[in-house]
Amino acid sequence: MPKNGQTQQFNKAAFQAAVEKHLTTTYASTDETATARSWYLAMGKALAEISTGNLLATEKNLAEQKARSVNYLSLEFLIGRLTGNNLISMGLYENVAEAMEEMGQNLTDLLEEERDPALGNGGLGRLAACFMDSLAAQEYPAVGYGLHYEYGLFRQSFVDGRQVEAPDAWRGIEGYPWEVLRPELSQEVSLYGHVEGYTDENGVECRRWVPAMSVEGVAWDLPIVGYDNKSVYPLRLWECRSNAPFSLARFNDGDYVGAQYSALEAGNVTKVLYPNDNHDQGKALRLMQQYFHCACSVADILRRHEAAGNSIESLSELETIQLNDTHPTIAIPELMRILMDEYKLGWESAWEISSKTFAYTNHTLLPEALETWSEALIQQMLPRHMEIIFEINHRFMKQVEQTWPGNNEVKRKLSIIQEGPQRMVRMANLCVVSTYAVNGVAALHSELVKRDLFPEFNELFPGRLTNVTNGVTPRRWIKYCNPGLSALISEKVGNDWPANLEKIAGLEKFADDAAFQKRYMAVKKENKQRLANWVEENMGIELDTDAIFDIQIKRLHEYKRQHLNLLNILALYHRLLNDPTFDMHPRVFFFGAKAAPGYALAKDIIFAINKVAEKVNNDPRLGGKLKVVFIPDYRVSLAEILFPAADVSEQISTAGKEASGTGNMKFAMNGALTIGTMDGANVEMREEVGDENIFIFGLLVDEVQKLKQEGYDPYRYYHADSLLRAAMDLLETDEFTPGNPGQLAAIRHNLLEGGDPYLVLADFADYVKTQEKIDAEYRDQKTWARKAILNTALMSKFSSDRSIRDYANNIWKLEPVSL
Ligand code: F58
Repeated sequence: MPKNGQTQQFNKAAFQAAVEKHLTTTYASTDETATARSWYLAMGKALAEISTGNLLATEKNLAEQKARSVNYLSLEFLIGRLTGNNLISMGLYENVAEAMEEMGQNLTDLLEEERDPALGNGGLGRLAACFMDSLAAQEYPAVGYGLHYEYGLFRQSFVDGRQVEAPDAWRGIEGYPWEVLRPELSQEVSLYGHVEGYTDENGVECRRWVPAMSVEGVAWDLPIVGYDNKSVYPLRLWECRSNAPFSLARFNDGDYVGAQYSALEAGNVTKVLYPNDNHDQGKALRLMQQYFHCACSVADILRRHEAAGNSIESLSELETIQLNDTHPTIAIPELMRILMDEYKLGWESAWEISSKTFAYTNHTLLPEALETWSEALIQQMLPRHMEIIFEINHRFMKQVEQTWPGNNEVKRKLSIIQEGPQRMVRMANLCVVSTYAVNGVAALHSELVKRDLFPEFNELFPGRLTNVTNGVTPRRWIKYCNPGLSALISEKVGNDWPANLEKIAGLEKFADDAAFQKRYMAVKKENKQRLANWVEENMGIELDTDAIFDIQIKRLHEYKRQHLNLLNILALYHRLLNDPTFDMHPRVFFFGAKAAPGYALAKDIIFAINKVAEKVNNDPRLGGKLKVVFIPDYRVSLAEILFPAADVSEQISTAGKEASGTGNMKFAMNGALTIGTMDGANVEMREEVGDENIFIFGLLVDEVQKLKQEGYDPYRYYHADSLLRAAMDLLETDEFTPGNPGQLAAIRHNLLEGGDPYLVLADFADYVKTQEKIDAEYRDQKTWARKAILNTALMSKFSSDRSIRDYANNIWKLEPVSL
């Protein structure tokens, strides 16, 4: 149990009284009428009383100390359930379990009542959540700024194998017990209108925005509780409300309420999270979300700065703003606008402050995910910002001209404005020009950012482009989700590893210890049983925990290649039925993935996997050797059951496409062996665990690029490999869709006629071979146990505490401040 955390403040009787009070006064329940849900809510409220007190104390302390802080701006924070995690951070898990037991309630059951706040899509949003946890654990002063979506990522179900989406009202009708409304922090956000010039009282020519409408931003704080310390940092989520009545004077002054936004209801702005992963849609409402988020957040940062008695000139000394991808980029012209139009600073002074305040993280090289916004749209919604972006670009183009005189091609390439029939603003270019640091999220990815995405920027701004390898929080992703393993680790290396993951290396010396191997594998078996129970209860599929549990859980995307995994399953199916000499260790292939609702091929892949699952799970000819389980509605709380239960972790993206991956790290920490390409953080994981303890296959980045340049022909592989052909051709039959041949043919078509953009066929043979190697090695349980233990032992680099220290030391220049 944490020593110096928030434990000492715990008074059991007072806590129980608080729970009772909330049960009766907040949720109008009596002991007789209370449901598990009302008990969970009342308990959550009682706990939030403690965390809110510490949140206010932390805020006050940081203001008094004039501490330098980071402001993490992200459109997504995929935090997952807070109650269990916060109990661990507060050091109150056992105390509260006991207190609730005395009230006749089982804590584990109550924790199941919480619905996941799914305020993010996938990796990027989950990273933001891990980072907040690590900032608080290490007491680096921080505020997370996000949006208070009414609906989080859609809920997924399957109807006849096809994905069906439903809205995710994550707060329920009662509201979320951990959130606290901060009405005093409300902000007014302007939109539309025009820009006018005027002469101020000193005779200086100025510009100002005359907006046509405004909305109100209301702040909700969620507590990010520091593990084993007293600090609590806010995750501040803005909700948009309409602030009626609109200024009538403006309405009378011409047609300000254009057809484009007259129908707009302010309540729409934060209604729903856009469900795209690695794909940019360019919708006006999305731009409005982004600006609303930035306007509220920048105003709040300036409010805090001033309230602590600091001058605007010292902004970049006390505050840094990290942009989580380009989604909050509009914060840059917003700060410039405020500095110039409201604080009356000149361009140079404003630029000096702004460009030393912002830093930017790039999470993708995929061209379709690089954000651009139509100039016309920005011009209409944010006319003053567009003017400022033009000015930034104008000055930048002069700099380019100095470095590459007369070179129009390089100007066209680097310009923030992309020319064409519809001029577009390239948000990534705006970020690189306007920030003091740009980082990729894994060593390989950051090299590719420099080499392929921004080579000229790297020349122009030496040292600006850097790397910070991602990480994940060991509190949620080992201690909380894998109590069996955690107890074993603590026994061997002491119990301070969750805050000091380097300590976990102490396990290395037990990798060959037969007794330890046995206990380690027994924990794995229990975790597999926990997952098998979930599957049996929720899906009615019975599983054998002696089988290899092989898991691929991540968003559904062609570049992540769930269909490569499927092709191997089809190959196994084919061999089990047609090759009498073929044998395999029983294996269960698990999938968990949501497809963006508009992404047809991704949805087809889900359908295909579900149809194959239906068949193989019920085919007696397979002798139970092959099972396929597609877990519906994959989310953080299910991830907490899946990661600890894995034997094999699937990280099989086309080399160069997955910026980092973070699930890969969670699996390895929990003792799964990776089958993966030389992509993202897999490369660094291999460096840490050694080549013998990871299964690497497939083309390297440069081989992928070369093959594409030479003209890749998927048919070449199809014709040359009879197993591949057998697997592919199964997709055209009615083997898995009886009576309806061709229902799965879209995938085959995409791979052959569609040119196989992610080189699935090129990597197939090596993937199959590597899976065979895994099959053989799993049969030697001692060797397998050794490798699994070494994976746990050698993962300390991938704690998000280390990532945050890298940011703090190399980019933000932050010092911890304890409460
Ligand atoms: C992910 N990006 C990367 N984007 O794909 C993954 O490799 C990396 O580990 C992770 O970021 C953290 O660095 C990602 O999840 C999104 O979901 C965006 C959401 C908004 C629209 C564009 C994609």
